[in-house]
Amino acid sequence: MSERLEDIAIAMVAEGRGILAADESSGTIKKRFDGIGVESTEENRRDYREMLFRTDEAMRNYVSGVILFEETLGQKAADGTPLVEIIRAAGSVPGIKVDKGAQALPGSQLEKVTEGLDGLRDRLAGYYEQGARFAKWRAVITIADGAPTWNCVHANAHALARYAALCQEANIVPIVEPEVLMDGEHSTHDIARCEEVTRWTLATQFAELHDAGINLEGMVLKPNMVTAGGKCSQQASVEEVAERTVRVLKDTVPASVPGIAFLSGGQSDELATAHLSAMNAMYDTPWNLTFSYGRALQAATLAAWGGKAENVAAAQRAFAHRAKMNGLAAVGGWKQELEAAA
Ligand code: 5MM
Repeated sequence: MSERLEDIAIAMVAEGRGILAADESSGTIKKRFDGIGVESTEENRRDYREMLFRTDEAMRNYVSGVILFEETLGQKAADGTPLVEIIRAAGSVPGIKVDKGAQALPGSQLEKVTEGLDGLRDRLAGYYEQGARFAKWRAVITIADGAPTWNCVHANAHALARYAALCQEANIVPIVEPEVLMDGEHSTHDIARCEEVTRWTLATQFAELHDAGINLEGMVLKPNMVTAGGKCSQQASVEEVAERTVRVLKDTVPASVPGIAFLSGGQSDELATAHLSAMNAMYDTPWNLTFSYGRALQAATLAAWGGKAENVAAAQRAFAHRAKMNGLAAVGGWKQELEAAA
């Protein structure tokens, strides 16, 4: 495959395909495994992820790239094949999460700033050697009374832009992920508030990317969809989510960005698929709109697996199904009946 940033970015958002976010850090994967009663050992994490990457039907047809945690990038399958090789052999691009997590924003009780810039240039060189061709950095923006603050929006956008510049210097495509969280506690977090904050976050983000001299054709944006907060009593229709999300993106994201790969952010599997499909079915956009889901791609698979070797085939079927549904959504072709049929 070509090593040009622009070509890698296009491959990551190729029509009908999207990105598997399998980069849960140690704490997050432990939480996921706790939920199915599996101990989070290095071997179990390897077995689980190997099972995903060996789901040929999903990987070859619907998964354009996989975001890995550092441990996984260096891991070998049970038969000794590097996991990165398995991903590549399926025609998918291996990538790496490079941030060091969202930490308390100094001076704030609530807001976070993502850290990890110190030493990143050297780390990126190492990840490239190990086969990563794209990277991911996630910032989180919390909606609450008096939040987000400009300090939080700006500090995170600036860090993301510095990260993106370091990636491009290392010939690695940056996924820029400024996530406006949907799980705020506040009743004021309705869909209009989410639209306003997402607009502010993305406008700030692209100003910072511009200032940092980012080649927009060699990056991928990973935003939240515009939804009501999870605890808001008034949830929006699928059409309204699609309309508001596309409107904000059209107002803030330059057409030179090749693709936008959404996070699922705590939406149910089916809703995340329905929203993506509606956007693609209802609107013409200058960028490809696809998925970069973690939970919404993996929840059913994790539950079907339960850490048992005898469940691997069923878990792979669950993953192949979810990947197919989202592949269809990426071209606006998902239908509710397809879920029941499966
Ligand atoms: C897979 O989860 C990713 C890593 O999370 P932590 O750093 O908290 O362990 C996460 O960044 C993920 O890529 C995005 O949140 C999108 O995942 P969802 O589940 O929201 O689609």
